[in-house]
Amino acid sequence: MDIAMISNYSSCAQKLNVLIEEIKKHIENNNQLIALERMQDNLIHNQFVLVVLGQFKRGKTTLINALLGGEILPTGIAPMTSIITIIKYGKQLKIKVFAMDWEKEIPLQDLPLYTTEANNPKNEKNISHVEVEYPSSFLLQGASIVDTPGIGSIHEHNTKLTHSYLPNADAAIFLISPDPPITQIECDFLKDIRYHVAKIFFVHNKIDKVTADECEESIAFSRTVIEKIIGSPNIVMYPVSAYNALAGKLHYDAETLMKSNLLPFEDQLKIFLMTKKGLQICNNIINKLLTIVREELLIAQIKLKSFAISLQESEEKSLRTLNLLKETEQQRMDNVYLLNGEIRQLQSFLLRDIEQLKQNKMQPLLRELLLLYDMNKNQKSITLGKFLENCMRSYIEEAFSSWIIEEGKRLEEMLTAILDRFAIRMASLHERIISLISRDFDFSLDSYIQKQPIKAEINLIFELDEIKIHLEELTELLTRLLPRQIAKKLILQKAIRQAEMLFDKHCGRARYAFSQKIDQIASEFGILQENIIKLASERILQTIQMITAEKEHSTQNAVLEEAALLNKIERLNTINAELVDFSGQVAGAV
Ligand SMILES: Nc1nc2c(ncn2[C@@H]2O[C@H](COP(=O)(O)OP(=O)(O)O)[C@@H](O)[C@H]2O)c(=O)[nH]1
Ligand SMILES: [Mg+2]
Repeated sequence: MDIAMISNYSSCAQKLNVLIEEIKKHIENNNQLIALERMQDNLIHNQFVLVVLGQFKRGKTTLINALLGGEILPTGIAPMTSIITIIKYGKQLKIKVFAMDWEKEIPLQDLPLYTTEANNPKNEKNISHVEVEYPSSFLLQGASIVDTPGIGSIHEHNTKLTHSYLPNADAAIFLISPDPPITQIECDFLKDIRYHVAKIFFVHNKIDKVTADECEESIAFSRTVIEKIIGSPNIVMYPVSAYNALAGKLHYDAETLMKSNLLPFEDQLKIFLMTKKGLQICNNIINKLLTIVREELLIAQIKLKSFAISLQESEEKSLRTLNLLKETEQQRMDNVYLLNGEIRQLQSFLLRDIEQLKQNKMQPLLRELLLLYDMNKNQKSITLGKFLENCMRSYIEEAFSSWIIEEGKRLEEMLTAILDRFAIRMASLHERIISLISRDFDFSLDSYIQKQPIKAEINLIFELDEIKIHLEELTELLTRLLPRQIAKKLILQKAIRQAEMLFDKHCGRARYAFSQKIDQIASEFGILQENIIKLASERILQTIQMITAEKEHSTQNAVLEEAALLNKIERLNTINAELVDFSGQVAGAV
């Protein structure tokens, strides 16, 4: 198999599916069979969800049509898309509408009846979503594209619907265009989605509508704004004309397609889809398969070797195995203990970072409030109150939003290293069990330590509470009752107290959210790794004890079983070699 063959998810998944079918034929253990079936399920369903986001009329649907290479979804001047539309690979065009209590297949020309605001205002037909299957090579990579109703149109329910879909997204395309450049609504939306989506592609659409200079200006402006929101410099922005790209593809007009500038974007998107997610999934599955195959090989070898030994020898081996497994059980617990210790330390780093955030940001916030107060104290109380409130809101929002991203990355890195160390310790323990038992039974099984790339993904969804200090009510009351200067001083005092309280509250919430996430990831990962060893140990012991019991009652049907076992071992050895080979290639391509 060459690298080109495995460079996309679907061919990789297909190949794995065949291997799993083959492995299933040789597996007796029910747990393993269930695990294998789950993997097959995963391969089919583990679609990468690419969501297209942006304000209405930026050209989201046109861009999707351009990527698919066909005029599939309805586009238009008025807000057109009012329903979540999921587009997946299928051998032929097929459209299915899902409502709360019914679903049906419809012809393409009927699609607008359900998905457009004009034909289905406020989603009065109660459609939950539409699924489109389409034979586009783009979708063959294992991704599904999701068209969303644009945010910020007069149809508020559209914005809500788009929001509700965000947690499903693996990556997003965020569309803006020069007519007009990025708006406040889009900025607010972006602030929100960067918590939900790990990877965002920024596309600057409709470049055909402006001159090159205007285009550059608009991109420069949007880039500055976005970089500030995202909190990282040098974001990549893809200038395209979705309209020309679609026209170019539809009419096989290479020049127009070239001018549309879609291809560089499409290439990057494909590379991302192929490598980052698809091959990662395959890689994880290959590693799990290797564990299963090797365990099965171990059990088969133990059985085979047991034919040649006496009952006394069998009893001795049984006892030795029991002792070995007891000893490794202790080591397994030590490893878990070490993991928990490291996680506690990570939690204390989190506390330290939060304290630091408070130290760095709280004082400047209070200073800024005082400064603003001084500059505006001659204003009316109500205006002064509003000023202070706005200042506090944007300060806290800014301080937290960039900190959350940075802290998330920092914690992710440390957690990844911790889990990595734990996984290596557990893998060597597993390896040690296998090598000692195979030595005792006098057969060899190639050493294999899982080199699974581990990545702890914290992806914290953290929304800031509404930051409001309700100075208005206060100011009205105060201005009626108190001399103006005193009232203003009181407003300042209240603003300062509120600022401290709000900052503290957000620190508490951030700490809780991060801390929960770390514990959850570590515990899920720990249980997974523990189970590999626990289950393997149980099976080994059961097999050896069963063999001893069979010997005692001389019920072994040696001749028949020996031939079957030899055959099984040969097949499993071949699969094992194939998996090791496959693993190397996928790891090289990831
Ligand atoms: N000139 C130009 N018009 C575009 C482009 N992309 C989309 N449009 C037009 O913008 C309008 C809105 O497009 P649509 O895809 O429905 O936007 P959506 O609401 O974001 O899905 C339609 O009239 C499109 O033809 C483009 O690249 N250039
Ligand atoms: Mg649309």
